[in-house]
Amino acid sequence: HVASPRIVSVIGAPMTYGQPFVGTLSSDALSFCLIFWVCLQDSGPALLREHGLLEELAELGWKVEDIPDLDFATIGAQAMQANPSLRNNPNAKNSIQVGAGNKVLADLVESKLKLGRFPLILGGDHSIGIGSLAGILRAKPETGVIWVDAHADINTPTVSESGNMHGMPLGIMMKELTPDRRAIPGLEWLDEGPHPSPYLSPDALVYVGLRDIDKAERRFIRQLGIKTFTMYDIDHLGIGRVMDLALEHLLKNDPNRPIHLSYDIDAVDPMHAPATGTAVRGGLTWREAHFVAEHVVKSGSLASAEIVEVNAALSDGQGASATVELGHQLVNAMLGEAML
Ligand code: 6HN
Ligand code: MN
Ligand code: MN
Ligand code: MN
Repeated sequence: HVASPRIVSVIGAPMTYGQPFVGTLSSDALSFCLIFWVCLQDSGPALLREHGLLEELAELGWKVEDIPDLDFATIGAQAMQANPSLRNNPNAKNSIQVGAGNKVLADLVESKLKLGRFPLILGGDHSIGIGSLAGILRAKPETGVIWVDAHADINTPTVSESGNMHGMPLGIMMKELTPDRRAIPGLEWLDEGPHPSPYLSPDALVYVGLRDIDKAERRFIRQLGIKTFTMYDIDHLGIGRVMDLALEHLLKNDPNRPIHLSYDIDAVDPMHAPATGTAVRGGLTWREAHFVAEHVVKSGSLASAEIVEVNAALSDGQGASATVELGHQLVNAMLGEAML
């Protein structure tokens, strides 16, 4: 279906505070950041923008609004200065910085959606799911979410085995799991002000690609009855059937429901995506990975998307460029490259 050119708002969200490798970089990445920038900044968005991503989106028929990358290093440092007593919570590591950065991201995503634009968020670690979901649900509370990931990212500070917040965005955004988000330092804004951020209903979520689920996460998924397609289901049913069922679950009551696609590159097999923090073997093939995005686009319901956990610092040069190339192709798929 051809419409007048829609605007895609490209939002660089190079968050690193939600994952364990803050400041631990390979020597390549270290020299890069000594020469160019602060080490607390992820090069994911910059690398994805290279090689003409924005030009390609324009060729696909989009009007492209390029927004400068969010400066999470500065936002995080300022938030720490304002809260010097709240350092180092081992249950939710760097929650002040994660929270402050996500507040800015949420406002940006909300405002772009309200202007009718398509937010394309380039991460960054998956803790940015907190801000993107908060902004999306404020603008369009009825949104359904497809979470493509090796992991369930539904831990809470109470149950997490690692304390890393990239494993918690869904746990924090579900009322059943985190009834008081003001108890997490840095995330008070989710429930404050004239315009609090709605929670995500467990029924509004579908998982695709899971294969490394923590014990408490398994319990939550069962208790909440979340629609889940693991790698087992993909092997059994095939990716075509899985994506049909995923869309059917989200669209059965409202075929016009907006869908957000949250795509963790570690859903894809590490053969294609080695440069990521928590790689797990046995993932999506190159084509399955593309099909997931293509089929959601084809439904006509995709309203926003993010790609996360592309971390070039966590591999050698060859692995990094392979991962960035895959991320680049997946973004093209999300924006409709396969549609004729
Ligand atoms: N991700 N479940 C593990 C944890 O530390 O909570 C891994 C989380 C990975 C998060 O890939 O976005
Ligand atoms: Mn993951
Ligand atoms: Mn695990
Ligand atoms: Mn993830």
